[in-house]
Amino acid sequence: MSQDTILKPKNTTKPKLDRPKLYKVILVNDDYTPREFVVMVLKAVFRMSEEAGYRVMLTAHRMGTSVVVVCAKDIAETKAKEATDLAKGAGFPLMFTTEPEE
Ligand code: TYC
Repeated sequence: MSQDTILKPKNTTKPKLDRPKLYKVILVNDDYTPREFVVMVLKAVFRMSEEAGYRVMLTAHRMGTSVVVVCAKDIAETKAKEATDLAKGAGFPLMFTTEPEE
């Protein structure tokens, strides 16, 4: 390369892309689904340990709702539906909902 080459300054400012919004999967309490069944669903669908599942179940039981996981929108919606359908198939009204994280 010749010494006389004129180098164009590189533009290093990258356009900032917004991060995709994260969604919470929320476990909703009810009066009919057995505690053990709730823990089983949390373990099966959300790959939680017995201890983590029990804690999340107990929080929903006491407070009305509990956050299960925070993840991408499509994953949150798929998991919430899978878990709700699993309970419905067993005859329980257990519900999982999703909402955007603040
Ligand atoms: N409240 C239920 C019971 O007493 C147990 C339960 C806990 C159900 C959490 C739903 O999200 C729930 N059998």
